[in-house]
Amino acid sequence: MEKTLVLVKPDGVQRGLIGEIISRFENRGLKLIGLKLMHVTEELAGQHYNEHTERPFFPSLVNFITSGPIIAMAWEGENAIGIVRQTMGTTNPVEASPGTIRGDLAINIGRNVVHGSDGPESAERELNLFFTSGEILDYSRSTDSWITES
Ligand code: IDP
Ligand code: MG
Repeated sequence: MEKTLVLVKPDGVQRGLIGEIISRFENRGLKLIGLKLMHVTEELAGQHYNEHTERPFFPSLVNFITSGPIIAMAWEGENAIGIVRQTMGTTNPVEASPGTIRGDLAINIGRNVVHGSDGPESAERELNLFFTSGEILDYSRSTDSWITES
């Protein structure tokens, strides 16, 4: 089963959207397998966003992601990476479809409330940045066969 990293960014925590965002993924059928409330250090921010180091918005992005506590989550499920990206909506909330997290809860690209890994390599890399292997749980739910035909 695919695993992916989701962050509720500092704006989502400050705005009281943690439960709302968790519910979107829970309701979709994904399984929560890791969860923590934490501050992102500048070092971790640089590693997490290393693909963006040359972009003009990089300093403000690091400033933002380190500005207050975040929620880091690991979610598992069939096609979890793509399902999370689709549930989040496009990077710029102005273009995000209604019904997505960003389309319903945000209006600005620099305050888009949530992060989700964009592919299998980044999911593995980012999960390893935020979680130790012991913090990712392996368990089954009685509802699993009602969510995924196997
Ligand atoms: P993603 O979060 O949808 O994967 P990325 O392109 O990986 O989008 O960008 C990472 C984050 O950097 C975005 O979520 C957004 O907060 C911020 N960002 C991306 N592009 C811009 C921009 O043009 N201006 C300001 N912030 C941006
Ligand atoms: Mg990205």
